[in-house]
Amino acid sequence: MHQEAAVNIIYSSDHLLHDPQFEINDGLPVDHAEKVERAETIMASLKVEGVGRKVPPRRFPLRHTYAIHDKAYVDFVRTRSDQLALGEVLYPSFYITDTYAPVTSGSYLASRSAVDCALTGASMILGNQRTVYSLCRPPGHHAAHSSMGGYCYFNNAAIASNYLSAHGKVAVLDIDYHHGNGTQEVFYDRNDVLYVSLHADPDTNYPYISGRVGERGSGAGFGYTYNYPLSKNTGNGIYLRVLQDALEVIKKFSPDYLVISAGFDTFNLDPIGGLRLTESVYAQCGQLIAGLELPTLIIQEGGYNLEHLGGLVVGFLRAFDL
Ligand code: OKP
Ligand code: ZN
Repeated sequence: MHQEAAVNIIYSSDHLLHDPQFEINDGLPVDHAEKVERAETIMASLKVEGVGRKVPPRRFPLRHTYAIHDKAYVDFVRTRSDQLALGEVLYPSFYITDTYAPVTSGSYLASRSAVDCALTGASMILGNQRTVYSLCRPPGHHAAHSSMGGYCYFNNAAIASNYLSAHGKVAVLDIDYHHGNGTQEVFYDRNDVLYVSLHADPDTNYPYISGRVGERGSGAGFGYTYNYPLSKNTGNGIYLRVLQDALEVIKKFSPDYLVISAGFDTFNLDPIGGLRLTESVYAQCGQLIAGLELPTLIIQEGGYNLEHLGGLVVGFLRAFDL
C-alpha cells in the first residue's frame, strides 16, 4: 500500500491546561521545568522550518488507557484534578512515586489529550503513515500501572505501544535522559513489546530506582528489556555507538512497529539533564533510527532547554522527513 512520506505532527492546545508553577525538591518548592513553553517552542520551530504538517488528535475511549493504567488510578487523577480550583496545586500522598508530579485543575484534561495525541499517531501508523510525531505534553514514560511521577501522569508511549501491539510486534526505544521506569514496568513480563533505553546512570540520576543493565524482564518477558546506562560525560561519539548497539537489538527482534520515547534532555545545555551531546547529534540519531526503515511513532518526552529544544526536535524529525 502507498505510504505518505511527510511527518504528521499531532498537537493539541489542551496541554496549556496543565501549568504547575513549582515542584518539590528536597522539601522545598523549586521552578517546574516541564513548562507549557516547551510544546509551544517546538511547534514554532517546526512551523518556521516547514517540517511536517499539523494534525489535531481525535478522542479515543478510555479503555486504551485502562489497558495500561489501573482504572482507580485514572479515576483518581480525574476526580482530583476536577476538584481543584484554577491555580491550586495538589501533591497526592498516594498513586505517586516522587514529588515531581503536581496535580492542577487541568492536569487530567491535558494528560488525556496527550494520550489522544499518542493514540491518534498510532492509528495513523496503522493507516500506513511511515512516521508520525505526537507532541505529547505532559510526558509519560515515568507513569506506571498505578502511579504518576517525574512530570508524568499517563504513559503516552506505553498506551500507544499497547494499541499497536494488537497488530504486530512493537519495539520501544527510549532516548530520554531519564530511564523510563513506567514503560519498563508495564511491559516487563511481555515478549511482544521490546523495551530498549539509553539514559543517564540511575546510580546518580533520576529516577534512581531502575534502569540498570541487570534488569532484563521477567517470565515470558525475560530478554525483552535492555538498559544502557550512560555516564554524564558521554559525548556524541560514544552515544552514537551505544545507539547502534541498541538498534542491533531492535533489528534482531524484527518488530512491525517502532515507538520512540523521544527526550531531548540529553543535550549538553539542558537545565535538568545533560549528557555531553551537541545539537548535531539529534539529526544523526534520527538518521540511524530512520535507517531501520520501520513504521515509526515518535512520542515527545523530556527536553527543557527552551532556547534550543525546537531546533533539536527539528534536527531529529528532518531525518525522517523524506
Ligand atoms: C521527566 B522526563 C531531582 C530532580 C528530578 C524530575 C525529572 C523528571 C524528568 N533533583 N526531576 O523524563 O524528562
Ligand atoms: Zn527526561
